Amino acid sequence: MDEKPMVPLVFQRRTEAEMRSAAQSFQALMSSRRTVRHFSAEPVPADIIEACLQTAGSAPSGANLQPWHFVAVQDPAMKARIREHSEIEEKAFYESRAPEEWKKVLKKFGTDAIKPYLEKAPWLIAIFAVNSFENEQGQKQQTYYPKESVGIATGFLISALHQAGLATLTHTPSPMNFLNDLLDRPKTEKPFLLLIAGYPEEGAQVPELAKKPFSEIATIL
Ligand code: IYR
Repeated sequence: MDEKPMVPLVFQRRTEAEMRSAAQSFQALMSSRRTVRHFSAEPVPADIIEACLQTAGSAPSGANLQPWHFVAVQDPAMKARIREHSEIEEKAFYESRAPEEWKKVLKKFGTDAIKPYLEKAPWLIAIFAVNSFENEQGQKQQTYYPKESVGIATGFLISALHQAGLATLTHTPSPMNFLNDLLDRPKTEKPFLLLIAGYPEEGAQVPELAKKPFSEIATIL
């Protein structure tokens, strides 16, 4: 058994006033985030995306196995291939796979099978959940809670990109298995989400939406 030595926790204690102010300003920052479907083609430097991916990689995970892999794509040819495959799945979704009830709730977003942003936005980040990997002894090692872990890491990533001043879209063409082939990822990794990141297009519009009231989303006992 290789036990890791323990080290002292680094924890910066804040006063209540500081906590309140920090909690409120983070709330304001995060509630100003909107999902965007109209992106500008303006490039975003890779180092900014890398810093945000480092934030994602700092997320907690089952047994700290960090069951995620992020492929950040800016190559126009690869973006075009991703668009082509996504649109095949999306066409099948909108034309036959989606139940009427699902299409009804999507109406207000005005979405359809045509996804120009997959080519236009500067970055597509394909996020994979790692179900198992080869450990240092060359044995197959499963991961624990990969979906929960990668979901948390994705939340960190969306927050980091928003904090950096970028807009995102969480996109889930279904099924997304084509991403394994296109991006050369092993079958032990399952595509979780395709995150589009960049600047919003000038004059971009978003649907008028409301978040649920606090009393509906939380209970304080
Ligand atoms: N993946 C499709 C459909 C879609 C599904 C949900 I749930 C959304 O919140 C939005 C869209 C698409 O991208 O159009």
